Amino acid sequence: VQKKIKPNEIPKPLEFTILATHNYARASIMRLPHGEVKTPVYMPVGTKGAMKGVTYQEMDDLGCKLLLANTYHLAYKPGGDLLEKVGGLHKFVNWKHNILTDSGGFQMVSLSQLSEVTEEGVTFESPYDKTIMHLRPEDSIHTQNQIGADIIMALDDVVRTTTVGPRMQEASERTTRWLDRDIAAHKRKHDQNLFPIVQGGIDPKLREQSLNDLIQREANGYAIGGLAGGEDKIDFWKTVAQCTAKLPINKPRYLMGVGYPVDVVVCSCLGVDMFDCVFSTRTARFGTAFTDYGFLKLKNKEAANVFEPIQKGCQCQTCKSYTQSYLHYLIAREEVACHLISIHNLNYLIQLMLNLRQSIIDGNLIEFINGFLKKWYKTEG
Ligand code: PRF
Ligand code: ZN
Repeated sequence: VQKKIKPNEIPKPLEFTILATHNYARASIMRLPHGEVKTPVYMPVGTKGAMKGVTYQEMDDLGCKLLLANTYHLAYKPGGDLLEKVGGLHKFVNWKHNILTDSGGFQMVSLSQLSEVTEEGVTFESPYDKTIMHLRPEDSIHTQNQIGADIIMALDDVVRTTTVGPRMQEASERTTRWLDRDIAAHKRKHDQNLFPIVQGGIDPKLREQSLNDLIQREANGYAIGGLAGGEDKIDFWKTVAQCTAKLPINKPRYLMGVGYPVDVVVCSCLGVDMFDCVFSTRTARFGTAFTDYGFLKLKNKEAANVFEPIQKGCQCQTCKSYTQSYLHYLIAREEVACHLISIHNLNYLIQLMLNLRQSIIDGNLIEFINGFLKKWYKTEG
């Protein structure tokens, strides 16, 4: 006889266990429908259901457990209906670990020439073929239910971070009104986590209001949006700190669009658990590699005479196999150079997070941060 499950016994699709802390910083395990994720975590971005120049098999080999994809792009092609028919994005792209989908909100900024926002929703004109897409909160959530990611994002009204005055206030308050429509439209609460997104730009009063409104809605996790958009560093840090100080301690916090190595280290110390950014793979495509000593421009002619890997001791396939000299030669000639540098940059960020996390667990975060900053800014002895 099958035991009937009462509604309050249905397990949550997210369990967040904090293993160790240092001031605001936390080392945790986030259990999602497709397995465990160690946080703080960097999530690589595969906007269209594929990484640029890296296969999912390689992402798996790098130890990645949570990938990001984008609702706007997937809704355009292959479309939510097709993804639902094949059993979701996990099946479609053969990825057995977790996926997070962004809602499409951010495309309002990046495609701002081609979009219009009203209380009802946002209308986009495709930059590819000029087709019109209406994305209301209900549409974004419906498509995200079809895609089937483990974490789905609220549709937010995103304006440029440096916007001030009534438009910023309207965007922030509308994001909350849309959140209620998102929650009402969400059909898979048992196996998909809907994360609200705190907005309010760099205005502490608007942030405070947004935080209060969103926390009341009791989500399984929260995102901090509207940053990394050209604001001063001090405003960026203050806003992140304001949000992490207020958000519930026992739930994951995701800082959207941040992936610069120094920023992920500093913001982890401020209590952020999740990051995403196209920066690592985008810079790789421009021939720049991450190292402990800052950025290495492999296009520079000096690299031609360096017969060592990008970073000594790096365990990635690129560093195990190739010299800077070869990569320098390859960049000018073959597409695969971008692939090889992308692998290194992704490995660098994934390992950076794991090392930072381990230092929280081992109780030596301060030493880790000192060591990291000294090397990054080359102020060592
Ligand atoms: N909202 C959404 N996605 C985002 C952001 C946001 O504010 C950012 C921050 N600039 C990056 N990606 N929905
Ligand atoms: Zn490497």
